[in-house]
This record gives sequence, structure tokens and C-alpha cells, in this order.
Amino acid sequence: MKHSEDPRVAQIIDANLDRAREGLRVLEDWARFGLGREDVVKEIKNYRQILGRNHLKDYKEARNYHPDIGMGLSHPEQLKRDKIEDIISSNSARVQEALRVIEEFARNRHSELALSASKIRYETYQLEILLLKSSMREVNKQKLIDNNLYFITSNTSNLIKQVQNMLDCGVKIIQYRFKDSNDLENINNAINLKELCKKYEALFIVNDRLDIALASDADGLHLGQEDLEIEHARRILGPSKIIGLSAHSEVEITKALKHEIDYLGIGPIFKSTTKTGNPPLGIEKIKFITKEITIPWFAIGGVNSQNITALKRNNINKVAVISDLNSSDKSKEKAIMIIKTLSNEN
Ligand code: TZP
Ligand code: MG
Repeated sequence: MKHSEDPRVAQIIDANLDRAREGLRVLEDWARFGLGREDVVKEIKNYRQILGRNHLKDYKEARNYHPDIGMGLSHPEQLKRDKIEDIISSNSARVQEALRVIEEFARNRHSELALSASKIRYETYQLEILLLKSSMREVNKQKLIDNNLYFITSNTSNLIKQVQNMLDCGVKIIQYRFKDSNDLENINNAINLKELCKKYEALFIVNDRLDIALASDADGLHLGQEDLEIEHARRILGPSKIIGLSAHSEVEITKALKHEIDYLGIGPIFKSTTKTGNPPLGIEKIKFITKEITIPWFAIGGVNSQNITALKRNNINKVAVISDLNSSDKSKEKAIMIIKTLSNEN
């Protein structure tokens, strides 16, 4: 029997077109509902349509030529997929494998389909990376939503120990801020801190320095008004990283929200001994200028375990702290107290 007439080949093509289209649909729905990425949705939809157009009657008619002995079989690994990344990877693999099978069996029978399958397969390798990276950022953005205390390091000799203390207290957002120019040491510290934060599933964000954020594979970068522009940072960092920005006024907040940022640091709310340049905004002003913000924002500047209750009372639920958690031997107790005060149960 000629290859082009063999119903067994038609059955294989039919099964794999179904597989590829189903896998693509899973990826498309995540791009649509999980990431809100219209460009990616369009791309995947286009692939599904190309495959659908080539899903000929002959193939569908061969669907039950041999009873499918694999039907209903599931692998124990399938039950373990509870992370979005696992779902993306396994469905990308499903699509890639199915397309490879189609390429092999359709080559002498339906060359247009074989060619399309080959092109789409190559595209899905890139698609998988893009989806995984965008999803990583989504997971990290959720940590900014779920956690209220943002710890920022200061120049201290026991940097690693201090961060470890904060992580032990349940702090899940750590920023490495350094004003020293010894880059060899800064990069080394960043790499070590990233490792440490990873163990605790905490976010690790580098202040100011995009190069050190990249070198340490930090989860994100924090920029000030005078630092690198958001667009440039986003282009270099790609879609997977968090970018945060400092803002000190309503004008700066409005401008910031036009860019692709993931959170804001707003202050100084109180007088800060760490950064003295801008006058304190005070609770009322902060409440007023943050009304329209829909992304997570953290009040910063002079926040401590004593004024935290007043902030909570005023519905300011997220704070970033430097000196109060770096300069005292009670920093662990203070961090625990701040987290507890800001928690919803309180
Ligand atoms: N941006 C506005 S105030 C400030 C920064 C980085 C410093 C906050 O430090 P502290 O010690 O918590 O007042
Ligand atoms: Mg800066």
C-alpha cells in the first residue's frame, strides 16, 4: 500500500493534529487569562488555524481505524503538575512532539502540512521560553501583592547575616542597596544574597544597578527618578524581571504609571535619616496621591516599628524599611511585629 493511502498513517496524523491543537489551546488560554498577552494569543491562534485548515477529512475518517490502545493511560508525572511552569513546559513538549510526528508521517503525503508543522515546531521553542519568562514575572508580582514588608539592606559588615535574619522572620521581599563602589564585592554579595533568597522563595531585587541585577540573576531591579529609564531597563532585562520605581510626588506617580513597572516605592512618608533629600510627605498627603494606584506600592522613609500602627490605621498596608531593621539588635523582633501589624488578621 502506498504511504499516501495507508489509513494507519492517516490515523497517526489525525491523533497528532489533535494533540498539537489541544496543547496549543492550553498555552493560548494561559497567555490570554494568565498573562493578558494579546500578541501571544494571536500568534498561537494563528498556529491552531493553520493546523485546523490542514486537518483533512481523510485523517478524521481514519480516527478509529485501529482501536487506540493508549487511550485513558496517564503517566504518574502528569499528576504532579501543579505549577504553571510545569503546565507550560509539558504542553509545549506535547505540541513539539506531536508536530515532529506529523512532519515525519506527512512528508510524503501532505507536504504543505509537513512544512507548516516544522515551522510551527521551531516557533514553539521560542514561545515556550517567552511564556515561561512572563509567567515567572507573574509569580513574582504575586509576591509583591501578598507581602507587606519590603526590607532594604544598608552598608553593614554583617550583610548576609542581616538578610538571613529577615528571611527567618518571614520577610519575602529583599532589596540589595549599596552605595559603595567596590563592584567586585557588590557582585559577589548580590550572587550570595540571590542564592539565600531563593532558598526562602523570597524576591531578590537589586537597587540602581542593572548590570549587577543581571550578573546575579536577581528577580528584579529598583530604579530611582534619576536612574536609567524604565524603557531601557525593560528592553535589557526582558519580560521576566520585576522593575520597581521610586516616586516622591503625584506628578512622578502619574508619569511612572505610564511605564511598564511592577511596583512603586513612595516617600519619604516620614523624616528619614538614610535619605534626606526630599521633605517628608506625611500620612495624609501619601493617602491622597496614592488613591488611583492599582499596582503594589510601598511607603518608605522613616518607617519603623513605632509608627507602623498609625500607618495600618490609615490603610497604608505596605512599607519598605532600611534603618529600623538594620541598625538595631532588636531587628528580628521589629520585623515580626511589623509583619504582624500589617497582616490582614490584625
Ligand atoms: N527613598 C525614599 S526615603 C528612602 C529611600 C530609599 C530611605 C528610607 O530609609 P529609612 O532608613 O527606612 O528611612
Ligand atoms: Mg537609585
